[in-house]
Amino acid sequence: MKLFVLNGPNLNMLGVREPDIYGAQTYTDLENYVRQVCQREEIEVEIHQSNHEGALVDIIQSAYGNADGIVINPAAYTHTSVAILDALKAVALPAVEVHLSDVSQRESFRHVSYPAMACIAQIKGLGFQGYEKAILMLKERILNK
Ligand code: CA2
Repeated sequence: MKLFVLNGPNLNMLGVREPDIYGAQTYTDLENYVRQVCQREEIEVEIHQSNHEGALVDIIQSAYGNADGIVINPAAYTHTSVAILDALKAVALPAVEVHLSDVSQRESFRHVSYPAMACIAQIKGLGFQGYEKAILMLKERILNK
């Protein structure tokens, strides 16, 4: 089983600013966390981060035929990107949207998610553990399909 884990704009800045919202750990810590969960679960993983909407669309497209599922934190593109929604629909792979913070408790513009419309679940407010929950959810879905 292989998963793609995708992270959107500014997540590479984790730990640098706004630790009150996103925690003090860095993006490298997040990558290590995801790799350790996937190793434990015997899942192959490719982790990507981009600050560019089109690049994220390209990565989602490249999952087609190369991965069994997608974990995606589209970051700010969550609230704007029909292109990412369409890419997820196009590849039709099971996908779970993750947010470190609880977007439902923040500004109203963060309550909207376009990509979530093509996801089997949205996990929010659990920090790094949200990625683990998403990985386990996808594993369960892929093994039982
Ligand atoms: O809570 C999340 O995971 C978000 O996807 C994070 C996005 C935000 O736009 C979404 O509404 C919720 C922002 C990621 C930016 O990360 C930063 C890291 C360090 C300093 C500043 C921003």
